[in-house]
Amino acid sequence: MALTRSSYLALSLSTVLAGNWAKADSFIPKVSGTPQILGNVTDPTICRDSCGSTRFGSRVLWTCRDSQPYGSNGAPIFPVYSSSASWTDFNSDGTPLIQSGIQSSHGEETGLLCYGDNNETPFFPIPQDECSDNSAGGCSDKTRWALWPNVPPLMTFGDPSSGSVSAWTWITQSHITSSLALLNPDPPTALYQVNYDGPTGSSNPNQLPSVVLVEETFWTSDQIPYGTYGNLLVNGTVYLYGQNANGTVGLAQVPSGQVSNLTAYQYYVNDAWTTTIPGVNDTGVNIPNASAGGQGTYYYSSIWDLYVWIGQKSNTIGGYFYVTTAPAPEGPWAEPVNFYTVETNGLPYTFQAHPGLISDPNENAIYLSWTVSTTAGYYTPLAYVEWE
Ligand SMILES: *[C@@H]1O[C@H](CO)[C@@H](O)[C@H](O)[C@H]1NC(C)=O
Ligand SMILES: *[C@@H]1O[C@H](CO)[C@@H](O)[C@H](O)[C@H]1NC(C)=O
Ligand SMILES: *[C@@H]1O[C@H](CO)[C@@H](O)[C@H](O)[C@H]1NC(C)=O
Ligand SMILES: *[C@@H]1O[C@H](CO)[C@@H](O)[C@H](O)[C@H]1NC(C)=O
Ligand SMILES: *[C@@H]1O[C@H](CO)[C@@H](O)[C@H](O)[C@H]1NC(C)=O
Ligand SMILES: CC(=O)N[C@H]1CO[C@H](CO)[C@@H](O)[C@@H]1O
Repeated sequence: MALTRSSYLALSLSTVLAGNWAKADSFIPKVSGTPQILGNVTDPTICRDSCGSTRFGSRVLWTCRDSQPYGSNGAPIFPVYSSSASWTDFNSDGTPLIQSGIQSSHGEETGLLCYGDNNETPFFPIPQDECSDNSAGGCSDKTRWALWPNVPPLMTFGDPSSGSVSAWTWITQSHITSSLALLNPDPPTALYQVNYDGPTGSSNPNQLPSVVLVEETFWTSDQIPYGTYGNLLVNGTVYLYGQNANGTVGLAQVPSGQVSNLTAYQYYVNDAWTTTIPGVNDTGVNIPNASAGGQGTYYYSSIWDLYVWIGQKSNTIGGYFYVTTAPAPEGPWAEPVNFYTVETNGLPYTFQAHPGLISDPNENAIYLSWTVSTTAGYYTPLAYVEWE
């Protein structure tokens, strides 16, 4: 049915009048003032690609993709390990602890100081049959199993008194050639569990959570890689977004206590929840406008009472941050819009939002980061954006 412009306007108006104004599917967040660049998210000893963050009690855990030590001349050296993690701290007022004069072999920096004992081994262990003898998953035939965490761990259990935490990460088992081409465009997905006893369980603040591989093939290559494109937890339900090679974004849900139980999952297909998992290329799986196609972050905003995606547009390389919102994880999502553009002298990607860096539930703002790849290595600027 074709809608005339006036009937379309009448429909939009009735949608707006029917509910909370912020719940209209046309809600477009607008930036207030000029975003501030606060510095870099930086580990003085590790050069790291593509970091995301999760709040773990009184600290934030950052997980990153390929990581390398800095050599004495400030340039990254071997070994490459396919993932790393680290902690960052808060000020006593709940804002992230931005420090100046952070000393590293590549100079002095201002930003958020990352620390933690990685020991040059992958934070997410490489499955044994995926060239795990090499810390980067590199094989003798020059191919590579690139076990890159694209989404930070999703916490489903946290005990405020002990700081003990349990969280989950889904990682596609990307098998790539030396020119970074995927041998299987829709790789299977592994499920990892991240466990932490809390700072009280360990006298060493540098100790990182432990990680176990729960299931090497949790999703097969014939299924959407749910959880590798974004996820969130609201009211005891985990929502997992997955994107296939063709750009389709699908959605699954599971009770937060049943994450490792495959039979407890439901999938959003043809506008309804079903227990039958769809095929990776099935029609009726895509959630329209649930993102602008590139990498980003999903979260629930209590201040807007809306679900939010912030990230990059597909097939773009500029510093254009997009946002879209929806009243429910399955939509309807508004058309994504560009709300902030960052200038860089390198290639920016892995656009991330960091809801875990906000301590005050009434703070109408978000922290953002992105990765810049330069000939001297990677760095991760951090920005603070206030909304109108
Ligand atoms: C962030 O890192 C880049 C690359 O190392 C550097 O040029 C820049 O000065 C750093 N920014 C701050 C605020 O330290
Ligand atoms: C969570 O559950 C409470 C109690 O049922 C409800 O009032 C609230 O709207 C729910 N929140 C969301 C985001 O669904
Ligand atoms: C799904 O589509 C992709 C192209 O986007 C194709 O390469 C792949 O073989 C298809 N997978 C299946 C199981 O049909
Ligand atoms: C797994 O989920 C199914 C479906 O919800 C449920 O019947 C079963 O009890 C769950 N298994 C466990 C071990 O909780
Ligand atoms: C890929 O997506 C396009 C629309 O964006 C669709 O026409 C095509 O059938 C899809 N291909 C597969 C293999 O699903
Ligand atoms: C930016 C974007 O992806 N817009 C899409 C929103 O959804 C409508 C309906 O599916 C598409 O036509 C737009 O291209």
